[in-house]
Amino acid sequence: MIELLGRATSGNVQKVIFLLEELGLPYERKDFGRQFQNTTTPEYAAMNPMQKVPTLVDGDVVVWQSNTILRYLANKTKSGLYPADPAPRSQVERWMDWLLAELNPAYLAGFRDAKKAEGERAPDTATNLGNELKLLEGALAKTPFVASAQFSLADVALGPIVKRCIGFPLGLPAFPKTQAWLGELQKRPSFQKATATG
Ligand SMILES: N[C@@H](CCC(=O)N[C@@H](CS)C(=O)NCC(=O)O)C(=O)O
Repeated sequence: MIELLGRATSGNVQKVIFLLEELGLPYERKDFGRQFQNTTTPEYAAMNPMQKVPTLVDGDVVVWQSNTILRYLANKTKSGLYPADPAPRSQVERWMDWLLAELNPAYLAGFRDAKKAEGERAPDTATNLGNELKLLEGALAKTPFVASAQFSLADVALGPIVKRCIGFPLGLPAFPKTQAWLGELQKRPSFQKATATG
């Protein structure tokens, strides 16, 4: 059976739970990371040299990097969530790449600053995060899901992280299209399960 190693409070683990649940694949999740203090062992480092979560173990196959895990699972199951045709596939991939390269640094700064008092926050945290989320809002003004009219791997990758971003008490502008999209995701039991820990 597939094993997912990673605490359920990690946004990157939540993406993978979201997909495993969507695909209906049997899996067992084991708590690794942060308070569990078990990613620094030689055994874990041999599987995932970053010593971070998530790691997916599928028999002899070990996969790390959350977006790579998503693509692995979608390819393995030939899921339509990751279109085979190059043009629609590129639309999905660009948002997955945008998440890692563009949104993630702003998200991590927001995550840190959301726990601080207002006067202790970096002045550009909310601006940077707001600017990134504006791009997503623009896309969602054109199509109901991130990459197209169809729910895809891009929604799976972005959903848990964007849900957190929107909830940060940083005085971000309103993003009505993004809120509506999150409302649609929230109807899915898979998303509810993935993000149950917040
Ligand atoms: N780019 C990596 C990032 C992995 C990452 O930073 N994971 C965080 C949790 S979201 C982590 O392992 N933090 C330390 C820990 O939980 O022990 C991925 O997408 O998998």
